[in-house]
Amino acid sequence: MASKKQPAPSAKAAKSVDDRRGNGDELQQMAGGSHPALTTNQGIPIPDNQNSLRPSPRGPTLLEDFILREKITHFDHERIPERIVHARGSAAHGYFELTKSLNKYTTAKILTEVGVKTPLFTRFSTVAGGAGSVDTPRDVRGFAVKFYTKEGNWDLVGNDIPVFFIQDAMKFPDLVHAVKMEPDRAFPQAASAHDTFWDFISLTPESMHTILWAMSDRGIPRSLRMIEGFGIHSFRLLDAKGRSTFVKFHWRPKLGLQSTVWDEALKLQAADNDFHRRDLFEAIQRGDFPEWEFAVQLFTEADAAKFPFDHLDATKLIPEELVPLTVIGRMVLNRWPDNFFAETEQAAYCPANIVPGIDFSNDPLLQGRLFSYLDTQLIRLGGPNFHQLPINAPKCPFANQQRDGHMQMQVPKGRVNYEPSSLDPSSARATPAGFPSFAEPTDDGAKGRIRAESFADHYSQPRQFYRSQTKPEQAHIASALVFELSKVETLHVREAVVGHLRHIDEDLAQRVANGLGLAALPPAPPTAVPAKDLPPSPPLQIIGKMKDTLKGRVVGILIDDGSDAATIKALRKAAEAAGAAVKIVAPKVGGAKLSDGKQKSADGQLAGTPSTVFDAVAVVLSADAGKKLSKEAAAIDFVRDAFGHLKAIAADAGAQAVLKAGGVGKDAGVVDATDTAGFIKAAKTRHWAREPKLRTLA
Ligand code: HDE
Repeated sequence: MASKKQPAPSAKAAKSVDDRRGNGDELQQMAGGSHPALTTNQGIPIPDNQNSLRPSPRGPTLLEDFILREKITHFDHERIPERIVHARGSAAHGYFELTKSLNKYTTAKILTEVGVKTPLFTRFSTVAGGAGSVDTPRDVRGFAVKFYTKEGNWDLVGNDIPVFFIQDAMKFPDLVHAVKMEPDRAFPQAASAHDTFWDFISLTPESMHTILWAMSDRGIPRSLRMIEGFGIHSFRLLDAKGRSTFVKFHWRPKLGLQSTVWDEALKLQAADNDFHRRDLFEAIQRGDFPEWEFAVQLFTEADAAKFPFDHLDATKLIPEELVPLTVIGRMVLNRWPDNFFAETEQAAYCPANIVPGIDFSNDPLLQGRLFSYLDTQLIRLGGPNFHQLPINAPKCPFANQQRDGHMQMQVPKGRVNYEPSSLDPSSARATPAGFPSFAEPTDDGAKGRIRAESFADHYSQPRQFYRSQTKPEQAHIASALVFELSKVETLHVREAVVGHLRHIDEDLAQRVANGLGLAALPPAPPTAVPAKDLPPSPPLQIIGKMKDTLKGRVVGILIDDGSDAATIKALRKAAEAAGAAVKIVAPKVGGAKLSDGKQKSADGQLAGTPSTVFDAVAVVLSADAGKKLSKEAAAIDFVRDAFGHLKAIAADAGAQAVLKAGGVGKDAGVVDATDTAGFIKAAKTRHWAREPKLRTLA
């Protein structure tokens, strides 16, 4: 069709056949630029991407329209089953660089070749919610890394909490059924605060340690860039002689650990469903690449025999005081995926993917996982060839005699699809240098469905965890338990959980009982092993591990017409110099005319950009704007929430009216907007002392 001047076919009455067709050339021209021809999946050029095929202008659509049918069919199949757990996730590409060789312990190249950069793909996730659920529920976060090593893919599929709810894979489907939305009512989505979860927990004392971690501020991270990661299970390293050393893997964020406060996490669920995804995306786009240290805890069988717990039990961690961490490398995430579906959604992690020089331990949870992940990928990705998808394929050569199956993308040549064979000397064979398994002597116990006696102590480590926390963190754990159990309708479930808490710490149990309004402390259930007092371990805190830095944080500045240009400029300069990003918020996204007469555009409109999305805020207003915004709910909430979420607030004289309307008090975190140094100092932390004055904690 000859090109037309008019903008869109619908804009004028159809006169000729060509006009009726309206093939979209005009739209394409408006979009500008040269472009490849649009084709079907068979490569047939498409003449018209706006209208389906009809025998007459107002007639029925023809079944013959193979272009329409192909397009709709593909669309109908666009979704694949979401992950049964960890469905909601965000991922990025990056690299791992080894800084210290472990060649004394392992032959794995990735752990012995210092300075080599290994490409990787890391996916973070929540556990309970569906793929479209919010980013900030109280939940464990998945931390899955696929290293594309020279010796094949190594997947370290971990979490942001170093322990797990259950000891045996047999219980995983029950745990997940209990935490997901209840099957009759189909709610709550992405929330553990409901009866079935706590019913299961109250009957599963081994879950108590992970429960305390999940109820701590670790369950509500500020950013995926500010979480730790743990392989959880013990793995083995194997040297060239086949000797084994146990290892636990840790990721430690360069930006330090940081969490939100619960009220903030709740409000973020309304303000920005994608808060963590957006935060990761924006950080990578601005070149602020998230980075983690990679550390190991190494120990021998003889060391393990002396631990006051069984390291094969995934509900236990090894305190750093017992086995220190050695940093051996770093991970940098520096590239957002080009396509969410092709990469993040189709990424298939599997703890069974390991490389020579690393091996499994007998942790019964790990053993079950070794089966589960491949099995789930077969249904989720539709067949046995998902390893050929670009995101899953190893970046080293791979060859075998496996053939055919759904979506085979390789075209193997020749007659030989079996081994041994003599017909094709170049066909792949097993090699003595292949993956070695540790020649572990098997013990002579009798076969059976047995839980090891050494797994029986369910309360000592939760007690150690609780008693290692700072006062505000202890109050948060107690308050989180009160929040969650208050959503549980069944009284005996609430009481049973408090009964377990009594074994951990009487004061914690009492605080939760008070918060729930229980008339008396419920009885503690019988225990196989009474809790021991273990020495406190400060690295289990978050507050103690927060870094004194503004790096990677985001400062929001609220402005309006007449705001002082010099103050805004000075605040921005100081925040950026301290490593933060700065965003301007104004009642209108077009911005405001500042005191210097220049228009300053905004990054966000006030009504849609609450202070919950920032780490610290400044409010710079003329007297008139201050008066106006002191009657504006979004502005009042902006400062009230920043104060309530224990953030630093810088405000100038004009902003005082808004602060007053928001009930913002005076403390070390509320500073004058001209005191930029004071603001930066205050912004590097949360103001914990403020909290008891404005919120009743358990
Ligand atoms: Fe998983 N887990 N899991 N899990 N898990 C899955 O695999 C499973 C466990 C973890 O970003 C599934 O591909 C069993 C511990 C992460 O794609 C599934 C058991 C830890 C991810 C599965 C566990 C994890 C998963 C669902 C108990 C921390 C997301 C989709 C024996 C060390 C990976 C999938 C991603 C995903 C099974 C326990 C971490 C069903 C049976 C412990 C980070 O295979």
